[in-house]
Amino acid sequence: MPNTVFVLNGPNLNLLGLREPAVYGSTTLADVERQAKAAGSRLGLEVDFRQTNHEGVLVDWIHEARETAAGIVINPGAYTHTSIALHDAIKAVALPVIELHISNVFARESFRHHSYVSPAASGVMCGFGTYGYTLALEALANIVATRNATSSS
Ligand code: CA2
Repeated sequence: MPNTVFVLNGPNLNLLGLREPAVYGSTTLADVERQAKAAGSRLGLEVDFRQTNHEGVLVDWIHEARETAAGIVINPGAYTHTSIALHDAIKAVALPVIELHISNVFARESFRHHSYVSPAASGVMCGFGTYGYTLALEALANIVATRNATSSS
């Protein structure tokens, strides 16, 4: 089993720490990448960290993960609330996928309360700021370890 996990980030998350600090905090995406890689190394996971503003690129990366990764943490950004394509891609790859949001989407506008990704995900994390990436990686590591133990017994 590969010990690589993908951490995928969707549209506008390249602006993290640079705009709207009241909502998303002042940590930049480069800081989050460093924190995620440090958490990964504690957990025995190689973190492949990526960001794109394009829906189809996220779909391509989810397909790529099928061949090379043990699981995915994904912050799909606003595509969370619009993308049947992401729902279908996650269903199709049959990997553990943790959906992650920096903000508590349920305490925000009602259009953020629905997710097309959640029904296809193994679990959902939201509202813990950028620390959520570390929490999501811990949850994913636990799922991967349990699967590996079951498949080798
Ligand atoms: O809370 C999250 O992580 C979100 O996925 C962030 C998305 C939003 O559409 C989701 O409803 C919740 C937006 C990402 C935009 O990120 C920015 C960061 C800094 C400044 C402006 C946008």
